[in-house]
Amino acid sequence: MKLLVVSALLCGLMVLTTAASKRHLVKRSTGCPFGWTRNSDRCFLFVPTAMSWARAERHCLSMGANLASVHSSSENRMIQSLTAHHGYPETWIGGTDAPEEGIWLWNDGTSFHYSPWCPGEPNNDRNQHCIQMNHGDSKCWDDMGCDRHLPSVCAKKV
Ligand SMILES: [Ca+2]
Ligand SMILES: [Ca+2]
Repeated sequence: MKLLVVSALLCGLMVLTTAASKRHLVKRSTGCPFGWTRNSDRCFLFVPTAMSWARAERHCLSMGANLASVHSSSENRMIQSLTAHHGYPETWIGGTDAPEEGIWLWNDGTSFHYSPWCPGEPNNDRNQHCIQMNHGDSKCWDDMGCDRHLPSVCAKKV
C-alpha cells in the first residue's frame, strides 16, 4: 500500500514537473518570433541584406521593430555576436544625428547615453548621420553616410 502511495506521488510529481518544463518551453518559444534572439526584454534579428539606413529601418518597422538601440557594453557585445557568423560586417544600428548635427538619438525613442565610438569618431565626414557598428579592428562605432548599403540589426520589445 505504502509503495502504491509513493509511486502515485512520484507519478504526480513527474506530471507536475513535465507540465512545468513544457510551460517553460512554450514561454521561451513564444517570447520572440522564430529566428530572433532574446536578450533581456527585447528580441533581436540580424538582417544580412545590405540596405540604406532608412530602408533598413523601414524593413524593421515592417516586422514591428526598429533598428536596434544599444545601451550598454554587454548589449553591444550581444548584438555583435549576432553578426559573428557573417564575419562581423559593418552593420547599421538605430542611432542618428540627422535631425540636428551632433545630437545623437535612437529612433526607438530611448535615451542615448552609451556610445563606444572609434577614436576620432563621430567625425561627420561629408555629412555622416547614421551609426554603423563593427568598424575597424576594435569593432567600434562610426558615423557613416546614411545612404550606404549595409546589413542591419532590428530589435523589438518582447
Ligand atoms: Ca552627423
Ligand atoms: Ca565617421
